[in-house]
Parts: sequence; structure tokens; C-alpha cells
Amino acid sequence: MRRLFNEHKARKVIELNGAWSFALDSENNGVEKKWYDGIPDGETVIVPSCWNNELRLLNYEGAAWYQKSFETDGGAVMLEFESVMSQADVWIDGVKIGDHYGAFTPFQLFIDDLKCGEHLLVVRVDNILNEKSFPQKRTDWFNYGGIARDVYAHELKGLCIINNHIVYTLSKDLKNANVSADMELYNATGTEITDTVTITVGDKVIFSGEITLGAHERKAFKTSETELCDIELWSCESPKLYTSVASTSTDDLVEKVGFRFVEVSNLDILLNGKKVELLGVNRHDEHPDWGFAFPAKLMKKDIDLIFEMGCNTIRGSHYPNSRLFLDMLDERGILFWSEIPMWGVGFSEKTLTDEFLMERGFVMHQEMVKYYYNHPSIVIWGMHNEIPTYSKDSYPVSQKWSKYLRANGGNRLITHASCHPMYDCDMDFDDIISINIYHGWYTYGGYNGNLGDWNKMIEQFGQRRIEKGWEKKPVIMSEFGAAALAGYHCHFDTVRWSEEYQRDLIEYCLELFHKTDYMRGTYIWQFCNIRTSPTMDINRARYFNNKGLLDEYRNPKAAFFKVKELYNKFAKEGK
Ligand code: ADA
Repeated sequence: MRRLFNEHKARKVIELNGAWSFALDSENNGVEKKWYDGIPDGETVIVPSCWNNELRLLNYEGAAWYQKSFETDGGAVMLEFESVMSQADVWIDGVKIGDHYGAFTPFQLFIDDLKCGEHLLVVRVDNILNEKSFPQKRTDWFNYGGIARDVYAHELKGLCIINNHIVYTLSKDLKNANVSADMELYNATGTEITDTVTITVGDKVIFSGEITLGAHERKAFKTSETELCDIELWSCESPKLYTSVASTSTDDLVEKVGFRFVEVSNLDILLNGKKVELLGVNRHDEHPDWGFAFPAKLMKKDIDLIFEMGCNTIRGSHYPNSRLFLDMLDERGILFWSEIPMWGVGFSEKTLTDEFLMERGFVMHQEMVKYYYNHPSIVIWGMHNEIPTYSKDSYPVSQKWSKYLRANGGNRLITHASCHPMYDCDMDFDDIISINIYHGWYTYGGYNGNLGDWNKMIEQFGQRRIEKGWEKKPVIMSEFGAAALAGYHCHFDTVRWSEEYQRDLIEYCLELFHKTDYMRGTYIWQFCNIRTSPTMDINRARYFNNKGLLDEYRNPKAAFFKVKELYNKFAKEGK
């Protein structure tokens, strides 16, 4: 299940989930052995899934092969993978048809002419982390491998709509929208073709016109603007969605869009002109039994739990989430921060001048925009997390990426999560300043690891933002928290790792940040415990990051109820 709604009525889409044949390639010589012609002695696995959730593959990192047969009526086919972790190489009937790098965004591969009948689809998947990977080897989440989200074969006929961004600007009073479409079209036939493309938003036609494409041509097309009057806005309280249908005589693509305007104004974050305090959590899209192949039903449950806590926002730490999850947030009116998996300590200073890596990161931003543009819930693009933003080499990277996101990413605020607030220079490019600090849990140079450190930090950074000319930018605490082992209690003394220590630290922080004059939001680290990597050697009991407000099976810890109490109180009293 990849969306909450049907994207196609006219187009035939073959679901390729279910039973696949699977073989490990621990010697990494499957290509040499020509496994793309068919893998030997495969065992049956269910796709989508992560292999680390199979027996005895808990820690397997490396290559593995998947294969499945499917039938088509013949003609052009687009294969669509929602997520393969991380490198995918794809063959049909022994012929390589493409590859993709990056675990968390969809990708599409085109075959212009496939014969009618049965075909063998073979995918080599490699989840190795190394000096060229995103994330890098040292990462505080578990590096699952596999085909983790859905797979489809689209049978394409005539002039097809591959992608459609509904682009809009709102009038000053937010009552009307100037709307256009930014499409990617494909001619599935072997001859030139002309067809009428029609695009509706709600019950209004925003474009209808003839378009000509050469044989098997793939082309971007931007329509002119049409005004939609008296639109109903999308907001947290009333998440109004409009259905947009793009169609030709042979093909169609349905999208959901919401009209809203997010901006910053003199320290405030405004949604449709109204102040919002971001009351959020960081969430990994992970479960110990499913890895990153997160089931739809559990997504809904996580969202229910997050709602129950009084949150109005989620940070998708540290990678793009599925389109299905975003559909759910669009429907529920929860704001989302989407970022690429450029994570922390792994990205050392020297990686920032590695052209191959930085290009990889840039492509990840382009893909994130391409596949997620229409989701109104995404109000923040995050460029990276805890990289060395004090170094001169991160500055041009953030400059380039923020410029790209501003020009192409729609109406969204730009940020990066920084753990060096006193040395960071890249905050120049942010709309919102985001700080990750763990006073009361970790010890930092110049601080002694106590809760009292927070006041010192707030004062020092309060000063620095004025010196740097950032005094109008809202500041949010994008990470803070403490680990607690679920069920470990210590009622009479304050003991680290107990549920009470975590609860009290979070209570202290939330109250303090809420009343800090230049702060406008909080994302607690983190929604629930997650499995982490054996390379994370500090403070990771059980190889889990235990800073969840819930344990990894979604049982609440004491802090969950405290957050619920405080977030509901803050929402009532306002900032
Ligand atoms: C960082 C990082 C998180 C997590 C956290 C922690 O801030 O961004 O992914 O690792 O630290 O638990 O220490």
C-alpha cells in the first residue's frame, strides 16, 4: 500500500509486493556469477521487508539478490521502487535497466518496449556503509538492508503523466491561489504523439491543452497560471485537501494538495498568518520487528500516539519518510520536517570537500523535492544534521543546497540541525535556527553536564544570535532528551537511566524552552527507542538508542505522560 488514495484509474499498475526469491551474496560475486540471469537456490521472502528481520541475518551488511517474475500486456513499462536500501541494480531478463543509490526515496526505471508475457525481474541490493555512503559508517541508527517499501510495474500507454507538482502562490489575504502544474511527461509509444493533457484541482480545470512528444521522449512541461478563488486553506486544525487529477486520453495521475502559507516573521513561525509553536518529537520510521519496512497500520498507530501527546509536528529524523506516511500527516494536519540522511559525526570535515559525496547529497535533495513536493504537511526542509558547520567547507555546501531548496522546494522553511550553536556559521542560510544539545545527559566542553548548563547556553546563544544578525530568526530546540530503560524506576533519588530521570529532564527543558523569549518550538529526542548500530559505542545499552518517550514496542514511559500534560498546556496558553 503506497498511498492513502488511488493514484490511477486509467493506468494499469501491477503490484510486485509479496513473495520474492532471495539469496545472500556474502562473497559479493553475484555479478561475476551472472545472477542477473536468475539467482540460484533462492529462498522465499516477503517484500517489502528488511533482511535484518529474518532469522540469523540480524547484523548482515552487504549484498543480496531478489528476483520475481511478472507478466505484462507488452509495451512501455515503468518500474517504481518506493525504497531500496541503499544501492539497487536492476535487470529484466538478464538486461540491466538501471540503478539507484539512496535508501529513502522512490525511484523510477523506464523500459520503452517490453514484450507481452512473463519477465524475470532481478535486483541486487547492497547496504554497505563506507566513506562514500549516506549515512557514513558511524551512525546512530541501524543500517537495515532490503527492498523496504512497495514495488510496482506501471504499464504505460500513449502520452503519460509521470510526475505532477501543483505549484501555487497565495494572494496576500490568503483567499485566492495562482496555480500551475509542473509536470514530467513521457511518450510510451515509438512514434511522435499529440494528446490533450487536462489538469483539475478540486472541480476547477487549471489546464487543458495539446502537447506533442517525440517517440519515447521524457520531458518536463510547465503550464501557465490559473486563479482559484475562495480556496479553503490547509491547517493543523482543518487539514483541507483538494484532489488534483492530471489526465490524457490513455493515462492519469491523481495527487492531493493543500493550500497553506508558512513564513517566519520577527521570531515567529506563522502558518496562514497565525503563530505556531512547534510542539514535536523526532521519529525514526523504524520498528525492531519490521526495520524500515514500516507497516501502514503501525504508521497510523504512531501518529495516533503522537497526536495523543499533543504534538503538532514530527521531525522525520534523519531521512525522507514514505509517501504513505506523509499522506497520513496531510490528512491529520501534522507538520513535518523532512531531511536527507546526512548525519552527524560520520560526516567529518574532510567529507565536505569530497565532490562525489556532496553531489550524492545534492541529488538526494532533488529526489526529496521531486517525490514529496505536493505534501502540505512538509513545512520544513532540513539540509543536514550535526555536521561540522563550524568549518569553512560546510558553508558552500549549505549555501548551494539552501539555494536549491528555496528555488525549487515550494513554500517551506529551511533549516539544519546544529550541535555547535556557538560556532555554527551556516545558520546564515536558515529560516529557522535548530539546535541539538543534550545538557543533563552528555557532557560538553565548557559545560559540566548538569541541567543548570541550559541557562548558560540560552544566555550565550541569545547573545551570539544578535552579534551574527540572526536576532529575527526563530530558534527551536530540535533535539534534547535523556535515555531511560523502560521499567527501570527510582522514585526517591534521581538516577540516570531511570524513567523518572528522563521525565524530569524533559519537563525541565520543555518549561524552560517554552518560556525562552527567542525560542519557538521543541522536537524531543525521541518518539520511541530505536535499534542502533554496533558502531555506536557510547551509552547504547542493548544497542538501542533508549531515549524514546516510548519503548521500541510503543509502550509509554513516564516521560510520555509528562509531555502530554505539557504540550496540551502549551497549546492552550500559546507562546
Ligand atoms: C544526536 C543525533 C541523533 C542521536 C542523538 C543521541 O543529536 O542527531 O540522531 O544520535 O544525538 O541520542 O545522542
